Amino acid sequence: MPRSAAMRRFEGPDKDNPWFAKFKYSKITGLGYERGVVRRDPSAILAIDGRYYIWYTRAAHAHPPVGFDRMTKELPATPWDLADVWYATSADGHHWEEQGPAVERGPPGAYDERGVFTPGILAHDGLYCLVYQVARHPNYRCTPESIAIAWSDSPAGPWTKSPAPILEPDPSGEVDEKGIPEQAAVKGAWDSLQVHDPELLYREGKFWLYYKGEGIGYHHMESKWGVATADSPFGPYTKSPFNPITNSGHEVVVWQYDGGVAGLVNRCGPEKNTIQFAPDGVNFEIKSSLVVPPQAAGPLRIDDACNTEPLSGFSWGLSHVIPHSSHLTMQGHDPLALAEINEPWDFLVRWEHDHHRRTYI
Ligand code: AAL
Repeated sequence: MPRSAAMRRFEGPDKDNPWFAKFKYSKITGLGYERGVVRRDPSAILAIDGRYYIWYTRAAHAHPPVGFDRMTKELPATPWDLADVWYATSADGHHWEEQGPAVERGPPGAYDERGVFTPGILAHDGLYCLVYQVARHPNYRCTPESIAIAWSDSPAGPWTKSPAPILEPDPSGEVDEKGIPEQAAVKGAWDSLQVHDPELLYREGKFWLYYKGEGIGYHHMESKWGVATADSPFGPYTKSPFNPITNSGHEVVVWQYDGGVAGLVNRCGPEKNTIQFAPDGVNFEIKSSLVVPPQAAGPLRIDDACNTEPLSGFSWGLSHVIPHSSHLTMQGHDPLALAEINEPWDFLVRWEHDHHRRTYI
């Protein structure tokens, strides 16, 4: 009997594909929905001395975000504006205790005056490294955003901040006089506007800083990922000549497997909602496609020795839920602008694999 290409795949590489996953979500205590408080963009989770640790963006706003046109020194433009990096711990991954700030915004004039947010964490050789986005004041839609690092010998801090950012946007491109990055006077490189969502991995004797780039002259949902490497976690970092290393993807989610790097490529681009794998950390190929993947997922990090299955490093974690659309509305892209959705307090939930359902149904 002749067999179609699709059935050959189905009975071949897609049969019991260990990269496929379905997810289920549950409420957590301590970091769930709270009026007036934004919690989002969690880091990976570290298990230290019998407790789980997580870092995330936290902003307590007296007023919901007002958009880039109306923001002030005190009024946030977006849910992640005027935010700090906080941390929480848990014994079981369901009940979390918010511990307080880990890294806070800098003083007036500092490179991180307006915000420190969207952290990634790496524990290496007794040192904890927090990498995160930083924003200067005033932080308009067209203001460059960079990545900085803070380090400590304890997950509870205190943290020492780098004297300057460790990764900057590409210097190419020019925004137009209205400051709208999409309408550039001169189009820049794919990461010429902002570098975001840092995740730090240690592999092959080097520090690999994965990040998301947005470019001058690109729609902000045309984001892609890049990587920069360094001999020390503090830099100097050299961007890979292969960048961008994905053609899709928003918040960066990466984990190590079999000597390579796997990633959840989410939300943006033609390859959104896929899991991809790069044996060399750079050349990613699609391994599976997903339905309703976790947003900005922070997975539990495991030891390399436990890294036996493709998804061992992506087994459960926290992710964020955005119960509104105002940050899209502000940029005029969302038809839901017409709906009355006005509860802009992003919060964290737990995700894990749904083993009770057959993957393909
Ligand atoms: C996210 C991340 C970055 C962006 C904003 C907050 O989910 O991609 O952190 O700046 O949205």
